[in-house]
Amino acid sequence: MMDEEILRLLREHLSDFLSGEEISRRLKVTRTAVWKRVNHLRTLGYEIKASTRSGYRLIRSPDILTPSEIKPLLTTKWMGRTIHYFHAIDSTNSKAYQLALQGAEEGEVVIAESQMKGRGRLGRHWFSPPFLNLYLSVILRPKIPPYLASLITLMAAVATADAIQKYSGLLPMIKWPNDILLGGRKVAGLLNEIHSEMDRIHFVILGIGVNLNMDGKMFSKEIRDVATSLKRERGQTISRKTFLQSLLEELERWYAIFLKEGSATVLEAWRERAKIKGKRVKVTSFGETLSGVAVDVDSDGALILETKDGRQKRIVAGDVVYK
Ligand code: BT5
Repeated sequence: MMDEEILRLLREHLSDFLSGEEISRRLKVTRTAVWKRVNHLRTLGYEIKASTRSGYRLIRSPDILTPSEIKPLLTTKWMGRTIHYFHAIDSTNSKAYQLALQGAEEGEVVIAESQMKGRGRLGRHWFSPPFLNLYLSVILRPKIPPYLASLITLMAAVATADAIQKYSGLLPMIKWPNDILLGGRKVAGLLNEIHSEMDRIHFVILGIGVNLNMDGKMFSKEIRDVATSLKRERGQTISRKTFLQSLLEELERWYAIFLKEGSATVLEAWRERAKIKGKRVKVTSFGETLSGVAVDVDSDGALILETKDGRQKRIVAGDVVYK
């Protein structure tokens, strides 16, 4: 808390020094306490100039995702207005789920600099090294029947792809159901978890991982050839703060479209990004592997596959490989 207060005061005086005495008076703490916190802020990457005569001045802020760094950039009305921030956590989705059970509101987000047990679907691991990427979970409380919850995944995939394109100018593709690809490699993944009754959703946790500043050699061997980052594709370091700001903006925008207009607009945008019609695919679903031609996605987000014998199958969950 005190760090945030000191930063707030320093930000109000960006063009000149603020004396240690003034800070200690405003925060009702000793000057030594201020000095200690300033040193702590420096270890977090804040460049703070100190002069015995004039006091302190903030020169540069690090690209970290603390509420005090993010909030001034936010352009959203309600999405991400409450941020639960962690240096390291097991999984932002697990934390958000816990918070939602305790009554956290729609639009509250959990952000971590790293995850020890970042999760993909079906218990798979999501590689989550510190201070390079984005690990975000959003709490949503849509008033829709549970069978439509997978449309939230499609909506979020469209929003994430739009944020990537707006930020970088690159053209991301979506791979059913939840992968975002750049140059054929996975740059982002989505994990939605739902807490519901038969006919009512209590909440959805929308988990999004986006690789931003990882270099090729940082990826583990298993995923080096199939994964990428925005930096790797664009050849430039990405401002994580700015990217997060655009992602939250796109999520708020697309969620509003989904609630107001229903699934049609989301599905249209999704189809445009996925170009799945007519693709030859292999799909693994609940232990079964099927080959065929992708026909479309259904109005509830299921994949429609035409198998060799000409029959159409609806696939509600699974993994797709393009042939
Ligand atoms: C996903 O699962 O793609 C969903 C990933 C969701 C991660 C976010 S981060 C914030 C939130 N909190 C969490 O704990 N999770 C969410 P799936 O389609 O099952 O893909 C998992 C597979 O992707 C793994 O088995 C690897 O092959 C690959 N993979 C793992 N880490 C990766 C990474 N950082 N980038 C690209 N691919 C990765």
